[in-house]
Amino acid sequence: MTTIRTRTHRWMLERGLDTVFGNPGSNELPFLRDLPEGIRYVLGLHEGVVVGMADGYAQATGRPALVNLHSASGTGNAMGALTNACNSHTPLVVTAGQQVRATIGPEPMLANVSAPSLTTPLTKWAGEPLCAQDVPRMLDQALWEATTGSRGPTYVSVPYDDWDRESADNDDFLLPRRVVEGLRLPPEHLREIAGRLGAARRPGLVLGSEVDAVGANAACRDLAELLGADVWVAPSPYRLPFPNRHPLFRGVLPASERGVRAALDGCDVVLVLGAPVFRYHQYEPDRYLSDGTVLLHVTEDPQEAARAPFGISYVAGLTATARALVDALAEQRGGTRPAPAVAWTVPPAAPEPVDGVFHPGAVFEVLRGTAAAETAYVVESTSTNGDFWRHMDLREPGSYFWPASGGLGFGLPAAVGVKLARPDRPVVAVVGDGSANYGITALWTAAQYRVPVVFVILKNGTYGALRWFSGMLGTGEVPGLDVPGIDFLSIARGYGVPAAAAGTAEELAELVRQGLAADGPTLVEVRTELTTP
Ligand SMILES: Cc1ncc(C[n+]2csc(CCOP(=O)(O)OP(=O)(O)O)c2C)c(N)n1
Ligand SMILES: [Mg+2]
Repeated sequence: MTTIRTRTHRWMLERGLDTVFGNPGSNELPFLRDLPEGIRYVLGLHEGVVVGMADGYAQATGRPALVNLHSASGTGNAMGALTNACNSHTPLVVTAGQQVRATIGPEPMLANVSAPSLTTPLTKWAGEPLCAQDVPRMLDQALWEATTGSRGPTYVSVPYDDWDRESADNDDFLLPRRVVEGLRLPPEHLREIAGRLGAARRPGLVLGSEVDAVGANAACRDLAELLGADVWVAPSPYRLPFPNRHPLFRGVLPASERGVRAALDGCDVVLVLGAPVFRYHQYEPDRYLSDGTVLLHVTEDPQEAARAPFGISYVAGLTATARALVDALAEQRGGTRPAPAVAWTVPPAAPEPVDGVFHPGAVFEVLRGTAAAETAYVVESTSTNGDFWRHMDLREPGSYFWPASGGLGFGLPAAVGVKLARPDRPVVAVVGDGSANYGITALWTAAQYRVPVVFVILKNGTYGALRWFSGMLGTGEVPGLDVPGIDFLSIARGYGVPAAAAGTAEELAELVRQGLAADGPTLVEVRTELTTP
């Protein structure tokens, strides 16, 4: 007899789900029993960290990852991390162990009551099989739900007595199954977009994080260079869709109606690729666009298209559309293409550290000069983000990861996940002294699995971004904004991660160099001054 467990383990191997990020309880043990060779289990000590690691891993591989959580309580602990995965369209299949089928009705301890609704609306699909034989099929459904259309996390709750039951013969049909997606715009719509862009006096491109997530970077860059368009990154980016020192780069759009309108003012045609229109996060109401600006929008997410308050949205593959537009525009121009612009911008000089306290820009200047060009940065230092974009020189796809919903607790775990996914790339986590605490136990996983991430903690003693926000909102001094007295060196060592503090640019550079050359994680603590985002 082939058990549901064996079928599922084979299915995982066949589908490339060879890494399980989890934190177990009694309900999950029967699933974990006899995990075959070829499947590795990565233990996180808190479920927010488990999902954060899986999120970084899935984003950096571009492939779905499997998560295993403990019933309702483990799932509950993971909900903050799921807000990020949901916003970044990260394909995760999140599973949770359920109590024995026959006992769930009276709601015993560890029952996951109404499991499929627990993660709503953070998962794009959720289910609990009505019988044991449906477990493998439902997991496969969860995988395709996570990876097709608008991608995102899905959730499946499985009673733990299902795993030992006999699987159905018809499960033989499961492994050869495939879902193939092709999202190409019909030619008349491509002509319409290419016509408007080609005739534009001053075209603008707004590139979103999804450009990097689906690998449309090169196609979008070709499009920008062909048009000679100004390029912005859409507000609140969680990935880097365009090199930030490229001569056409105009910065990250401010996350407010007023800021976006002012930036796009003067463009007659704006094409948004791979972002919602728009994620306004600061309330500064204004007309969405100046008179004379037309906004076109290409997204792979039908819901993103549906909820946009203005513009003409096209639901289509980003790479295919950008490539097709490049071809159509090149043809319009008789096959000639201008030479790509070459004068990349030079980052500003940052002030020297004074008495061991760095301007955040000075930290980034050191990283820029020390870490290799293909380094992937996982950033969660909220008040210093403007400085990060100003001072870094990021050219490679997959260079930048940020918590997509703004939910803190992503930085440390996601960096571990990114490095597990991409051992070939250096990985540096840049994390604030407030943010680090939400995912601090990721240090333990990094130490135990020997994941060579360099964790740089920016220690300004406060929730800097909230200090700035309190100024914006005019709230005056409010409680709960400072985080003094945290010794990250002791904490890191306690979790098994070697740690040191840097007081000068030379010391920081040396510690980063050593960390990048090490075969395990390193934490570097840097005191920073409070700056505004
Ligand atoms: C889970 C969660 N809780 C609270 C917040 C609110 N929040 C936004 S920014 C911030 C401060 C983060 O401080 P730190 O990491 O030290 O960065 P700094 O702003 O000082 O650069 C907080 C608490 C949040 N975004 N997510
Ligand atoms: Mg801080």
